[in-house]
Amino acid sequence: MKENVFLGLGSNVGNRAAYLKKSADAIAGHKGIKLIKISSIYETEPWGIRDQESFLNNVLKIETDLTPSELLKFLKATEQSVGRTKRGKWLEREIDIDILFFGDLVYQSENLTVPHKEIQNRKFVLVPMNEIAPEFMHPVMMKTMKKMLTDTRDKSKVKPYKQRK
Ligand code: PH2
Ligand code: MG
Ligand code: MG
Repeated sequence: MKENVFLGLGSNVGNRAAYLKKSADAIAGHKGIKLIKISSIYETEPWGIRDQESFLNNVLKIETDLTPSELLKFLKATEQSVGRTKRGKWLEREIDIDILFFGDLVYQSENLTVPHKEIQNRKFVLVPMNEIAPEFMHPVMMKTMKKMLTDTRDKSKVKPYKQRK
């Protein structure tokens, strides 16, 4: 079965825009994945550990017949091939690719929770989600992305990113 899956991409080290682009290309290049939509890129204040460089974030909508664990495995390999190096949790990263939603699936395993647990608290996810899928319903909170963006308590800055050349 084809599922509508949303992925969140983020980078705050090096050529951030290039890491996002390379990742989207690698994802779109997988035989079992079809890229449906890609949000614009936002420059976002670091959330959590705030004393680090600002992020670029975007969101992809894909269709896939991979299982959640197959997709996770592929995305982890993609982070590596695109150039992620190992640092602590929430510290700076060349590229982070997270599964936000996997259709309406509600699923938890040792290394994957879907929907992603922090969506309601993160404008850097809700703003791009609202751009490409405002009516998509969070299958646990039962609220659209539009409503979640209105309701979030996150006050951090998220602004459209203009590519400098
Ligand atoms: N990712 C984190 C922690 N904090 N902040 C922003 N702005 N963007 C991110 O992608 C991000 C973050 C952990 O994955
Ligand atoms: Mg993350
Ligand atoms: Mg991650």
